[in-house]
Amino acid sequence: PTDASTRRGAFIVFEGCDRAGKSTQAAKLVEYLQKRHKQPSLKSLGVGVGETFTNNLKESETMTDKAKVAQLWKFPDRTTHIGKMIDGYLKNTKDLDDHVVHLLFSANRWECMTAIKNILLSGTTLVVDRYAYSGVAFSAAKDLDINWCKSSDIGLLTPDIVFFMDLEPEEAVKRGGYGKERYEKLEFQKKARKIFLDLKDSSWKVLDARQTIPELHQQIFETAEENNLII
Ligand code: 2DT
Ligand code: MG
Repeated sequence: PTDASTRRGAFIVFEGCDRAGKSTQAAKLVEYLQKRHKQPSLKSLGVGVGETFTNNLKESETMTDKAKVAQLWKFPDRTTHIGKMIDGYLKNTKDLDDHVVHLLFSANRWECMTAIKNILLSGTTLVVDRYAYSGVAFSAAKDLDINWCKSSDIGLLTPDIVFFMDLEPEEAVKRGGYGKERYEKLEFQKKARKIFLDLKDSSWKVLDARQTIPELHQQIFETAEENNLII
């Protein structure tokens, strides 16, 4: 069955180094999915006339409907207890052992797994900005054993597709440069990118992130359509 009421949502992940355009493209994809989804017409809702009244109603219907169609998530989720520890670490206000912080990033995904599973099963598509590939690439760039890094994420839900936004860190720097967070340094990003590319599997679509925002967006939604991820 492929109708929206019985089909599970797609699990779409964006990965890449800092300033590659992941957040921009993830947000644009969610917006695209929400817009192209057919809204119930006012007639079918049995709403009468009256310009202001109908407009308000349409707006609130659209709000709930939108979140039902697709949602944007991101990792790390800095809002949880674990996420707050990660945030302190990234902002350099807290030092943690490399192994500990790796496990915190992983635990930050695990604590969301039940919610993610339920959202997907309810038919909602999830677009997620960074996932376990970032977990491995950034920790292994600190010379932790790569298999050890992978092990804590074993058993997490597997994405249907991973859009890897590939950009040379030298190019990323030119885009207004990095911020002040712990990993936002050229040499470290170069190391992470190398490891990322070694992690590439059959679910990956590697995109040349030097392209314009509209060019990338088109490639992304077309690829999602070709892979039957859009209803
Ligand atoms: P943002 O700039 O996207 O907020 O990420 N990272 C991320 C890890 O080291 N391990 C992980 O598991 C994840 C999801 C990448 C903040 C930094 O955190 C890194 C950049
Ligand atoms: Mg960042």
